[in-house]
Amino acid sequence: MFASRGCTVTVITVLPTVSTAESDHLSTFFAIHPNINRLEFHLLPYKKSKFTNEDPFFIQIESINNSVHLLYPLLSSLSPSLSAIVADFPVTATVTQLASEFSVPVYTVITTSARFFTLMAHLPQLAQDNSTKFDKFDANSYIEIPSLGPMAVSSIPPIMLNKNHFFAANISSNISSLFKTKGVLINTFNQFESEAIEALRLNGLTQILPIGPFESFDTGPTENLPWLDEQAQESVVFISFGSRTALSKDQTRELANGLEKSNCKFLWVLKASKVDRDDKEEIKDILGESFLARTENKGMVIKRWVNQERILAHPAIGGFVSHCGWNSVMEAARLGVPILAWPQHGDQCVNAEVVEKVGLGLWARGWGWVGEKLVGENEIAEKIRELMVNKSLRASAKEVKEKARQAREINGSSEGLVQGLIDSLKSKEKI
Ligand SMILES: *[C@@H]1O[C@H](CO)[C@@H](O)[C@H](O)[C@H]1NC(C)=O
Ligand SMILES: *[C@@H]1O[C@H](CO)[C@@H](O)[C@H](O)[C@H]1NC(C)=O
Ligand SMILES: *[C@@H]1O[C@H](CO)[C@@H](O)[C@H](O)[C@H]1NC(C)=O
Ligand SMILES: CC(=O)N[C@H]1CO[C@H](CO)[C@@H](O)[C@@H]1O
Ligand SMILES: CC(=O)N[C@H]1CO[C@H](CO)[C@@H](O)[C@@H]1O
Repeated sequence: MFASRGCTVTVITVLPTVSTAESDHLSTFFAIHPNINRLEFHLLPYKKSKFTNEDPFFIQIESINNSVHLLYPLLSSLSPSLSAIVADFPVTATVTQLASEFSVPVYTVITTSARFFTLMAHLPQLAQDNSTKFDKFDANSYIEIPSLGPMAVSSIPPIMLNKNHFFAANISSNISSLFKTKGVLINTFNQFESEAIEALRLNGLTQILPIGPFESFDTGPTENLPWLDEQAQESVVFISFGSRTALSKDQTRELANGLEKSNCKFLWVLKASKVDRDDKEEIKDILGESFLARTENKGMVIKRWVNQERILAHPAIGGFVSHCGWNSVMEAARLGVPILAWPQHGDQCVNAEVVEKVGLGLWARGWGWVGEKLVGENEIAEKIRELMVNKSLRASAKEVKEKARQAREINGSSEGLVQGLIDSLKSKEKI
């Protein structure tokens, strides 16, 4: 977004990467955008710690934080010199320390919903509040978020309610670093999350800048899916649970049977393990030859990283079964594709609340977190049918698309903020 508006942009990419999808994606990105500089940043070797069994993506965050000081010589020799640094939230605390040595402003980028971010911002107070038993919330209870109202405890990721979990502890300790930043860039837009954006502004952390939905960039080759091209308009349901987690074998089987029973056409991106490098199983071994034979004309299963945006933009796609990772939600919003929400972990239940509230999708709340219980094939078939035939849902998803388009127009709520930000950086340069 910055580069296409005339800014000189350097992207710091860390090595080693965690997933193949990540390294492939970066290579494609820089090949398409020769005007964007790539600064390769080699992390210090990771020291084995008590967290070695943790999620490989969390470990990567730790590694980056432990290596940030090494960026100093790399950044101080950049030409032209820096006007601002944009840092992902989990590295903001350390990057802010580094940036103070250059007197360069830091902006944090938040890639979750504004609603979930209000919860994160409220966490330190929640932990402080000795009247509530932080670790022993009843799943049917609610917590009150100032200026936002009640939030169901069942929607809050359990690790955040465990004061001793390193993630909750670190969020709490790192929220305060946002006071030292110049602003928070969020991938959302006013008309989508007006209440939560307002709540964040009242909270007074720092400048809140909802500049979404983030623009896509051309990721190279289009998805070559001749089968999809042959399908009727809005007749195919797309199923993908993102690049972070995989369904259990049992749940995969129920989903396969549910899809078959739904009688809907489907395009399913299958994932059998957390990190794609470990994913060696073949589709036929996971789903069985007979399932593939029976559904040969009804659906298509692929097992690789796909260009999700390209698929969601395809005229044949009429619904999206999604874990509600926030990037997926924003892509669906921008393209007006109705969602059936089935959250897996982290911010995704709170994101599903947003999706439901704004009329972008349905949420089978009773299914809980993926993996919490086995959801049967009949329930799945029923919900998928509902997603695909509900006309009022389809219409309200289209309204969301129109609002997203307006936000991104010149002088729209998001575009206006981006332009204002660039102007303010330019005016500082002149001084
Ligand atoms: C809660 O307890 C902690 C430690 O016992 C104390 O430091 C803190 O001030 C208490 N918070 C409030 C709001 O009373
Ligand atoms: C259809 O979608 C709307 C939201 O647009 C929702 O309120 C309604 O409950 C849905 N109908 C069914 C049968 O799911
Ligand atoms: C955007 O706003 C500016 C300042 O109000 C105005 O001069 C300009 O004409 C507007 N542009 C469009 C396309 O509306
Ligand atoms: C998860 C996270 O962001 N943790 C960081 C919080 O901030 C401290 C420094 O203040 C870092 O050391 C943590 O890694
Ligand atoms: C303040 C705090 O609890 N920070 C923790 C962040 O996470 C690291 C490990 O990843 C812990 O060592 C810190 O104590």
